[in-house]
Amino acid sequence: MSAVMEAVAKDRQAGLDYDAIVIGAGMSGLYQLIKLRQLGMKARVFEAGTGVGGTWYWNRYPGCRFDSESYSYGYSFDKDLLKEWHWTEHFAPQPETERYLNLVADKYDLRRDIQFQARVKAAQWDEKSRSWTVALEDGSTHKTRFLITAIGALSAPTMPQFPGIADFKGQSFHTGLWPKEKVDFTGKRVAVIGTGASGVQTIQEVAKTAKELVVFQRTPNWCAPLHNGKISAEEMAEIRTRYDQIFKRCEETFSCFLHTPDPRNTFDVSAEEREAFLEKLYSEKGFGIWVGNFKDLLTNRAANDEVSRFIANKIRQRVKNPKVAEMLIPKNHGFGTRRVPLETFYFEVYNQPNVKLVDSKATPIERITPTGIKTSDTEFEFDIIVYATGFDALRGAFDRIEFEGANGVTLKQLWQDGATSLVGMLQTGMPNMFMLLGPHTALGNIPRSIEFNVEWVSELLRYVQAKRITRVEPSQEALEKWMDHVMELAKGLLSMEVDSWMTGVNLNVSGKQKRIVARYTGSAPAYRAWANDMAAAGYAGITLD
Ligand code: NA7
Repeated sequence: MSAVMEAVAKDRQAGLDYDAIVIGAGMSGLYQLIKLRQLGMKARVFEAGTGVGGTWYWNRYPGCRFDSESYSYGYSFDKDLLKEWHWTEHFAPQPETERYLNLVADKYDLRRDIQFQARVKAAQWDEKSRSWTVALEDGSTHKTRFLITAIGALSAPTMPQFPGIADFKGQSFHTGLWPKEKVDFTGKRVAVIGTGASGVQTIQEVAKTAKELVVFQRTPNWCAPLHNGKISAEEMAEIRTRYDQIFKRCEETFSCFLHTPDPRNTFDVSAEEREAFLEKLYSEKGFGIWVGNFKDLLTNRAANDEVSRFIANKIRQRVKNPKVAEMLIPKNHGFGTRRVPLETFYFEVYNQPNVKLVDSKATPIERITPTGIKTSDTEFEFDIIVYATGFDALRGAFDRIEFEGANGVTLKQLWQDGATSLVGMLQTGMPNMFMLLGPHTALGNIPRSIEFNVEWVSELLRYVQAKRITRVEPSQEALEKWMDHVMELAKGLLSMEVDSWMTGVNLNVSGKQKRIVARYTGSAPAYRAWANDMAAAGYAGITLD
C-alpha cells in the first residue's frame, strides 16, 4: 500500500466520513473532485443547485455569456476533451458552457460523488479529531479531514432594499438566480434595474422582443464591443491545432486572457498613432480594449482620460439622442477602472422606440408597487422586473456559511475588518480549509486561475497525505506578509478611487460601504510564482503537523 493510501485508510478508521468535502460543483469544484479521486481520496461534493455548472448553472438570464475567448476558457487539462469539444461561438453563451460542464461531469462520472440540492449551512472545526463537521440545510452533518470551498467569487446575488419588492404582482427575477423555464418577453412591459455586465447582456436581448423596456441606470459603465461571431468547423479544427500555444499564452499574460497590456505608455506615441491603436482595439474581439491597452491606462490619469474620451465619442456616435448618449457616458470614473461590460449593439438599443433609459440617481426608485416601479417623479407599470443588481462579491459566498475554525473563532470574526488570506487559498484560524477562489486570489480569465489553484491545493494534499500530516494551517506571519503585498500592489491604481464590487463596495449589503482592497491586483504569473515558491520551500509559511 502506498503511503498516501495508508494515510487515507487511517483517516477512515478515525470515523471520518470523507477525506475531503468540496462545497460547490461549478468549474472549480468539478476539477477538484477529479483531482481528489486521482489522489485516491474519498470525496464528496455538496451543491445547492440541481445540476453542475455553478455560475453557468445559476446565471441563465437571456444573453448571458462569458467575455473570455471560448478556446481560452475551457479546461486545459484534458487533451482528449479539447480535441472533441466544438465551441460554436468566439464567446460562448451560457447554455453552451453549461452543456460543456455537464459533458465533463458525464465523462468523469462525477455525479456519483455529488449531492445536489445540498446547501451547506455551517462548517465547524474540531481540534481533537482534526476534522470539519459540515452541516447542510437539511440538518444532516458530514465529517471530513479537509474542507475545500469551491463557492465562486461572484455567486452570492444581492437584491436592492426597495420597499414593496414582495408585493409585485408580475414576474420578477434576479439575473444570478434565473429560472430554468424560458421567460418570454414578447409583448411585455419590462424593467431592468442595473447596468453592470449582467444588466448590459440582459438589456441587449430583452430589447429584441419586449413591447416596452425601461432601463434603470444608477451609474453608467464604460462598455465596449465584444465582436462575437460563430466558429465554423474548419475554424475550430484550426484552433485545436493551437491549443498548446493558446494556453501557454494565457499562462504568460497579466490576467490569463489572450490579451495583455501593450508595453507602451499612452503618451509614448503620437496622437495619430494613439487614435489608430485605440480604433484597432475597439474593432477587435474581446477584452483587448481593456486589458490589452497601453500599459499606463489604469495608473496614469491623463492616459486614462485619453481613452475615456475616445470611448465617450464612440458612445456619442452610436446613440442618436445626444441627451441619452450623455446619460450613458460615465462621469464619475475613467475607462477600465470598473469591470468593462462587453456588448453587442448595446448602445444602439437606446435608439429603439421601445426602450427608455431612466437615471435612477437623479430620480431614485422609491418603491416597488404591486404593478410596477415608483421613482421620485414617475410611476411605471411593468409585467416583468429584472434585478441585474449584482453580487455580494468575493466574500459574500463565505459570509453566507457559518465557518467556525480553531478555538471557536468564526471566519466572520477573522474577517471583521476585511477579508484576508494567504495567496487567496488559506486562512489562519481555519485549519485544513482550502479556498479555490478565495479573497485575493488571481481572478482574470477565471478557469485558468481555477486550474492553477486546484492543482496547487491537490499537490499540497498529496504532500500532506504522503507525510501523514493531519493539520494544515498558514502562519499569521505568512498571511500578513501576503496581505501587505496585496495592499502594496493596489497603491496608485485608479480603480481604487472608484466604488464597485472590485473595491468591496456593495450598497445592497449593510456595513460594506467602505472601499477596500478586495482583490489581488498583481499579475497572474507573479501570483503563481508566490504560491509555487511557497510549495517549493516545503510549504513555507504553512504549519504542517
Ligand atoms: P454589477 O457589476 O455589480 O452591477 C450591478 C448593477 O446593479 C450596477 O449597475 C448597480 O449600480 C446596480 N444596482 C445595484 N443595486 C442597485 C440599487 N439598489 N438601485 C439601483 N441600481 C442598483 O453586477 P453584474 O451582475 O452586472 O456583474 C458582476 C460580475 O459578474 C461582472 O463584473 C462579471 O465579472 C460577472 P451601481 O453601479 O452600483 O450604481
